[in-house]
Amino acid sequence: MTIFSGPLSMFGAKVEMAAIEKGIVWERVFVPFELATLYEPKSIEVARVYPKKQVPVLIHEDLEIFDSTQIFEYLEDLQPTPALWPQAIELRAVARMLELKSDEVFFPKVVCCMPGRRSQMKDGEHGQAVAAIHEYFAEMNAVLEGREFLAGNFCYADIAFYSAQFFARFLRQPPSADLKNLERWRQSMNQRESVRRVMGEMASYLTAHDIEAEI
Ligand SMILES: N[C@@H](CCC(=O)N[C@@H](CS)C(=O)NCC(=O)O)C(=O)O
Repeated sequence: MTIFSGPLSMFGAKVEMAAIEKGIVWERVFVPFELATLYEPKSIEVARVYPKKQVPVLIHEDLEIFDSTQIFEYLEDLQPTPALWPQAIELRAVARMLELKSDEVFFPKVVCCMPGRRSQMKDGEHGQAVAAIHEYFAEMNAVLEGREFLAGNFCYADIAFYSAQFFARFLRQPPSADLKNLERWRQSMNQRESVRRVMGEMASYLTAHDIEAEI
């Protein structure tokens, strides 16, 4: 099984962490990526599989699929244990919603803090994005009240949010120190081998490019 990703791919990191949690054997191919040019030139293999030319892409024998959530659903079917969606259907729906919110509501605000983005934004847009990031942190802190993980047991929603919040942190938008549940959750996530391997490697990549980062 091959996962095509990039050294700073938030979405690729989700898939890699899930594969490690499940004990799946996989190999990684990094597509061309530089901080200055980002994902240019596009990978020919990725462009062939995914018309939007984005990573992650997964190739497993004859199967070629894309999108971190779709790829994860395949991994969950392929290797059902440990399950990374809750068993109870309501909780499972909540977990799926939290994963979607992390990717589609929270992360786009984080992307607004990337260098170079600010000059492309309208007046006030950056400030609104920063406010939204911190509102989301407060919301997740409340979700974690009395809970070890976002949807009870550790699941893919935790993986998604860990990956996204790592970007907010190195882009100098860490959560406020009084969000204790969030910090307890992050420390607990940092104990996991999947997090240490995938996100630790991403932190090393950033450090090697003179950007302060740690898990
Ligand atoms: N919904 C997709 C988003 C994938 C995505 O945005 N990938 C980024 C890297 S993290 C990418 O390939 N960007 C390059 C581009 O859009 O040209 C997923 O969940 O996999």
